[in-house]
Amino acid sequence: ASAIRLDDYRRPAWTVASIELDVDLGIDRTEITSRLHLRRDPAQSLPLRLDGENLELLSITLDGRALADADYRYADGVLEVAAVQDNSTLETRVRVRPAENTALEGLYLSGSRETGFLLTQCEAEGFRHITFFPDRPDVLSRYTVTLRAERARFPVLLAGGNPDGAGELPDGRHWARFVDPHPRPCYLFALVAGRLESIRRDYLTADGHNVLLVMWSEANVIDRCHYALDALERSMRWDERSYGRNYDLDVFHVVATHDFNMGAMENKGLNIFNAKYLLADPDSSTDEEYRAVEAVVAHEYFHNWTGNRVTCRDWFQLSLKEGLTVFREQQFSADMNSAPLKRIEDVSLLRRTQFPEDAGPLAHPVRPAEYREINNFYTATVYEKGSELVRMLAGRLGQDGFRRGMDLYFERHDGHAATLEDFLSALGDANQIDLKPYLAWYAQSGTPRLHAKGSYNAERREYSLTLAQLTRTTPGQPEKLPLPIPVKLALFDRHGHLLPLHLDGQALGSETVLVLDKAEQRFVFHNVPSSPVPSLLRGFSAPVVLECDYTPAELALLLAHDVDGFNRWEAGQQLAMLAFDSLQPTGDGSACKAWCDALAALFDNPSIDDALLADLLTPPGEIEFADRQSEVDPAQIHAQRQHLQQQLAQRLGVTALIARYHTLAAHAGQQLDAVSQAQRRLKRRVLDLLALLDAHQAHALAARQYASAHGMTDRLAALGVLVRDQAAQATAALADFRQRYADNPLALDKWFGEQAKLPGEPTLAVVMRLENEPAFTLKNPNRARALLGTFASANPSGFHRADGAGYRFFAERLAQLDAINPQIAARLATAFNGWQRLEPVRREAAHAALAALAAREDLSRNLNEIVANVLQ
Ligand code: BAL
Ligand code: ZN
Repeated sequence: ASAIRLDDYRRPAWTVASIELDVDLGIDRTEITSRLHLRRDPAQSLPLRLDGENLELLSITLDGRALADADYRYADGVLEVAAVQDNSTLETRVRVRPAENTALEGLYLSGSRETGFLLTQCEAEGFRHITFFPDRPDVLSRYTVTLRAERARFPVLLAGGNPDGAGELPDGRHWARFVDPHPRPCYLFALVAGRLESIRRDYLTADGHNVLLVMWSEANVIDRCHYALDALERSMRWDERSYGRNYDLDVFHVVATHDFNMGAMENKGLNIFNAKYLLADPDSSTDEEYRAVEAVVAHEYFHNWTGNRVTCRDWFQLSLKEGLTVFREQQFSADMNSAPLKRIEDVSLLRRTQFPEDAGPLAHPVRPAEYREINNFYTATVYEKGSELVRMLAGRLGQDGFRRGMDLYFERHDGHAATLEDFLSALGDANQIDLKPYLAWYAQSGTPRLHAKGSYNAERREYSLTLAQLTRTTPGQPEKLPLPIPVKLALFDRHGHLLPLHLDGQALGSETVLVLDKAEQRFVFHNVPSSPVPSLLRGFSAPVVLECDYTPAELALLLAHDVDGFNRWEAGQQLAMLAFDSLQPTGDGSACKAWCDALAALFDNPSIDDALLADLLTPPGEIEFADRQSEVDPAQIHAQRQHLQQQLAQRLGVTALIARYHTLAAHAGQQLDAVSQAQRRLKRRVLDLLALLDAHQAHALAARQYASAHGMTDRLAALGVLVRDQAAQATAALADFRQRYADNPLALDKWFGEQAKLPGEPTLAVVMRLENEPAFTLKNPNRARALLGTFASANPSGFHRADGAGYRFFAERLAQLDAINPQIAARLATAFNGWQRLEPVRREAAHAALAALAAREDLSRNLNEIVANVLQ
């Protein structure tokens, strides 16, 4: 397939003012009749072309007249109709086969033929698998959808919009109609039909509108939807308070499915969720999963304004809705939970997923310039880096200014499809600030390196800070421009006290933001009484890699004293990096000692929050260590990181670790309050460290914790230690878990996932054994991700075997999966990203496996694009 380019954008030649869809539902065959009321752009004279994939065309009429074969042509995914006039109505009737749809795009069956239900997924281009339509986000139409089905098999019929009647039909069939008063793009279309249960609640919006909120799921899990319903209500209130945005339909339906490619989908009035991000109960969900449910419920709800009311002109603008909505979701989660912990979590995710993407062959700008398969661009760059860009803009404008800008954005673009330029203009115009320089962030890929160097002149009492930026070349972008980089900073004296800042004759308090917008700039602070330690990039004020020659003592000082919770953690992470280096044969171990000493002091500090302490005690992950190396040996990194943690465990000591474990265990319960969650987080970390020091005791404690756990967080933490260490107690715990959750697919995913995390050479055999479990199937995306995704993307030392067997196995599975579900195969294939930086033996083996995969002629466009890009 040829590339689609941003520069080639043209307004649609034809739009659809309104669409009436009549859907006769059946598992094997569903028939869809669509009536499109067409509008022609008078400035263009192109024939009517509609997208349609795998549609069996049963009939076609134009303004009530059946078309002859010569009047239309359907080939290669396009229906072209001749002689259509402005204001015409085109009616088509097509047949699709939901039960055969394993790609989970368009209309498909979730679950078994006997008990499952029908549902749709249209973003990005699924609607063309349901009916003929100009399948692009800048065609906004009014929808009237009528569903018909056998009542006994499909008692519940749902579509987006407001209910507009329902009734009986002959032969035990029934119908239901939905009308959406808001024009919307077709990627937001959705329907659901089947046997589902619900819980519901009335909600009164701040502007006085009554809304019925309904959560739907299969009967056996409906009791696990209460937390999500609460989270939905919290999200709605938050958006009213924070952005003045109210909900705009009479109903808001949310449906859970176990068969879903994405995390969830924001269809207008009918959100559909991967059950993983909707169901929650203490027995089967960890604390992290509770937070994820809350965040994803909020994310999809927030899309109602950022995405649905204001949508994207084209898919290149995807981050306009995704980056912005992730940012809003992060703000919400920070408000509902702990802001510094949330920031740590978000930055960790960015570094684990987006930085490697930006540093390898798959690097692309937040607004890509071209793509072949849009589904491959739902990436960490578009989402997470996109959110960081919005955060920089919000920081530049301040809270009130950002709100003013968002108000203007909604005012200008409500009901329309917008661009990133529109967004920046609205934010800027509302504040009389030119934000255009920030567009460069959207166009340029790669993570900028921010180099900082300070020097102190005691005589002049001046501290001068030189900041420089450099972005390495990325595929297709040999030249890089300097970007505007906001650097929030504070200065500490050597006793850990904040210093007042004086710059250019101005007193700035104890914190300020410098904007570096050239390749290099020097900033001179006056009246600085002593040589300071700078706390840079506070709160992670820009998505860059900071390079600063801190000494271990300086980092230890920030770790002990920084009042910015994020930067305190960050100092610990940087110190851990130095500690790691100091344990290399050429190192003297002094940075490791500084890291251990600093953490030992914090370990004994009763004023520090348990959750923050748990994060402080966790060094950067293997992927982050690998990111700093030019030639990567994942097995060696794993061993060295273990060694680093062992040093920390030794410094803390068995006695202290066990004592802390027991103190924390005394509070065991399943409460969800922040203190209880923090205790569980720290307990898990303490147990992990103890296992590095005294495996025997740690395993005994873990086995006891497993048996007596009150909830999934403790149970899974215990199982994780036992499985990772291949402890004697692991077999019994795994068998118990398997049996306990035999009917709970989400919990079983964890059972697969924990085993796929086993480090080192033995993992592959374990994964191959688990594939033969009756519960394993490539057809279920969550299950495939749990076993194969965890193995290849979350377990570097397991996947990257020196003999290449991990690569060959995985490539084979990708080809099999591709025949079932190309979107998931392509997503999992990104695990090969970064192979070029592996040490030579692994590099050769990875290349061979990838080349063999690329040579296959039967690959989908999705997988083909990823493999071709990753190979380059
Ligand atoms: N729009 C796709 C799923 C999400 O980001 O909400
Ligand atoms: Zn989204």
